[in-house]
Amino acid sequence: MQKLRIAIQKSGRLSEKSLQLLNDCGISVSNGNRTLLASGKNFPVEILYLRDDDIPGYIEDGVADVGILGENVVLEKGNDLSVINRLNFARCRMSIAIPRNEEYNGVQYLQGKRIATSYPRILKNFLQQNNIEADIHEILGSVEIAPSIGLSGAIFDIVSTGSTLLSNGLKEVDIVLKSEAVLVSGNNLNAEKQAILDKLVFRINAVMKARTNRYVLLNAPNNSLDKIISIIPGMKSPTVVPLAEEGWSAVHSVIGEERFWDVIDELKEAGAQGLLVIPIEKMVN
Ligand code: PRT
Ligand code: ZN
Repeated sequence: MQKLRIAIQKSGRLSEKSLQLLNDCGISVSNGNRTLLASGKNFPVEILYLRDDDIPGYIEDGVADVGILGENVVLEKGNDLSVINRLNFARCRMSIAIPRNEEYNGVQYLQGKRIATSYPRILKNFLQQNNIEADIHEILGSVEIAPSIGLSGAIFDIVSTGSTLLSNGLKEVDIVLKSEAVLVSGNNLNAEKQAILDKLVFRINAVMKARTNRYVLLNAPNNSLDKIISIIPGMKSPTVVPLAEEGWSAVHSVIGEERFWDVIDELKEAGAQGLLVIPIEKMVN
């Protein structure tokens, strides 16, 4: 029987969360000490541990079938990859930064400047779209020191908290794109591998949905039920069960993370009491 080969980052910002995701999908990886290739238990996959920059090439060469990596690397290096799922971790921005004491008057600022980056392709596209001619200077690490040593007038790099820019006397002036970890695949999977990938994606969706929702249980007087049900409609509709005390019911439903605290406030206002909020492990529609 064939196995789907999944490439993940060997060590770095993506590694732990990639392994955690596979684990949450019921795939435990047998070889914990990260030799190059490990076999998945309970699911027909093999895990290939690589540098993130090498993952696109391995998939395009057919050595790996799918991979987990930052969208920034997909855009820079993945010519022939399809994004299957966005994974909601390793979020960052790719931005233009300039010395803090300079004034930025929009992208025209970059006209004729030298810009240091490890992402020349993404930067080139951005400059072209904005009709800017600039000199792209590719460097592999520590891009943020380029302006202070006189190597460039601006940089284009990954930003997360912004503290690296700050401590190098730079400021973020233009966000070119936002990135997060994604599951990508090559475009030539055979039917057997495609069927395994479909199963994996089904599980990933269930895990992702569960991570962004909470199960809520509450008690409410029957005369406030209509209002409460309109606030938390749930997956289909909420479960309502009578309490032993006359005139009261318990309501069970699901709340999305993005409006969580607002919804809790609305529920309390509508008369809900004894709220319990519980994490969900998997969510399948
Ligand atoms: O060894 P390998 O090549 O596999 O790893 P790597 O060193 O190339 O990558 P790694 O582990 O640093 O990052 C992997 C992926 O994580 C990136 O491709 C991004 O998709 C994502 N990611 C999320 C980040 C950051 N956040 C981030 N902050 N990648 C890098 N950074 C760097 C950034 O360049 C800056 O220099 O972290 C520094 C600190 O950022 P601030 O803004 O928080 O100070
Ligand atoms: Zn890398």
